[in-house]
Amino acid sequence: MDGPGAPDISNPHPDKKVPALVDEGSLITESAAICLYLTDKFPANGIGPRVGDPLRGPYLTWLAYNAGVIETVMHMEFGGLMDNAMLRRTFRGRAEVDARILSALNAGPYLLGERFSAADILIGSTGMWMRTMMPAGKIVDDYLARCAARPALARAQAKDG
Ligand SMILES: N[C@@H](CCC(=O)N[C@@H](CS)C(=O)NCC(=O)O)C(=O)O
Repeated sequence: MDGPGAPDISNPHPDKKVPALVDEGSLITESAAICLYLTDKFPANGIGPRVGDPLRGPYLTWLAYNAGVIETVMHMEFGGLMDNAMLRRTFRGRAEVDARILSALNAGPYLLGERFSAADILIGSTGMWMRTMMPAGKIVDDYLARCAARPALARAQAKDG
């Protein structure tokens, strides 16, 4: 959108959504794919476990779980579809999503344990944007505060502004 609500014709996203990244002539959409693309391209930044790292599997799991399940369950909740038997059978529900997140953050301090990753940027940013989209309680409050306090976030926000 361009502000007044009309699709921005300069937006390369096929559905005129955000985010969309164009790099070296390639268009990358879907936030999970963009996270993986960037962390693979810039491994020195250390926020995406590489192939061979034992945390690579959990990292990919969080990116895909966010795209495939967390986003879907949130839309089911917003759309009043939590009682739909077929959707619940496939995606489970808010209790299962919250339990999975809390199980990781109980060990914490980040989704992959000691190591901050782009999965925290993806999932933490949802909670920073709308607190109710993550489990209630101090564990997540503290997690979001840790994510929000990162100097890299302030640098990114300054560029965005
Ligand atoms: N699954 C997509 C979701 C993209 C999406 O729905 N973006 C929203 C903002 S969070 C958007 O652009 N909404 C404006 C619209 O639908 O026109 C992703 O992870 O990138």
